[in-house]
Amino acid sequence: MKVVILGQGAIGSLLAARCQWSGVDYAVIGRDTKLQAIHFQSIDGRLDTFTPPSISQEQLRGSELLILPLKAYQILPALKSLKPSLSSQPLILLHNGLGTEHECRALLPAHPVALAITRLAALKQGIRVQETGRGQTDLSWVQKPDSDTMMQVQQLITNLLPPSEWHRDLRPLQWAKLAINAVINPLTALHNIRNGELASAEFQVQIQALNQETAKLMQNLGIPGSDDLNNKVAEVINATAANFSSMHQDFTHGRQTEVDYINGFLVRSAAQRGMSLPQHQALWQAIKHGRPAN
Ligand code: KPL
Repeated sequence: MKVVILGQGAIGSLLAARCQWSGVDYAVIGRDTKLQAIHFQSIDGRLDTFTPPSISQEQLRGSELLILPLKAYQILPALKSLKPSLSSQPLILLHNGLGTEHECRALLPAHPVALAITRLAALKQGIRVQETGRGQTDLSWVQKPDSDTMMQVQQLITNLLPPSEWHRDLRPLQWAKLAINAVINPLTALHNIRNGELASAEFQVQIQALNQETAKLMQNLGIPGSDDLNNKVAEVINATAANFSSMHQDFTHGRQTEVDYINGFLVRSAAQRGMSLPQHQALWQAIKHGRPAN
């Protein structure tokens, strides 16, 4: 199965390394036709420097699976640009936040698409990419391909990204991750701190208020798992204590963040139900306007 990875971001590079090491037939579509070499270090210390095989957008037609490990806000522009070159190869959208499923279905209503969330983590600094976290990848088909293709894609992901699990309904896991990202990501960015520093007493009132707003919306939407958000958020703060969150990295480097698809998504979803989430609204605006906390 010919796999194409879009982009050379941190997770895209990690996927390229997995393909490279496991002999999967793959190629990367980068910004330039000549790709950057990747100097990759896995979490267990394996080092490799390699230049992934590259293809142009026009050569995408011959591929059998396209993985988009992008930022949420990059998905729609990427799909618009790739649309003329797509055949029937399934797409896997892999990112933080929610909201791209709707955008993708509006643009490509009949195209096979799966959504994925992952606990894999990587840090990219120049050509250096370091795997910083390992964990499960969870996926679900939004629109299924034919059953042979579906089996092949699922088998490939099982081999490439263990442990992984395909779900009938990804929403409870997506919302659990959204709830976690909606606390850790903006707070670490605004306060310029590592994830672990959110365990200190000064943040607990605000974290609980944010979780309460998310829980209220989840209950209104009938999404299970809203009862123990405080514990889920605390667990991830501890498990990723040494990390700088992805939003911290984007915010401190002056790059666009995923806040529109995290706190912004929560506020917009709440507004559609006649609800307001003032705590999330405040974080959304502070990140959008680049206002660090004092
Ligand atoms: O997903 C993350 C992110 O940084 O985007 C967490 C879980 C917060 C880990 O840093």
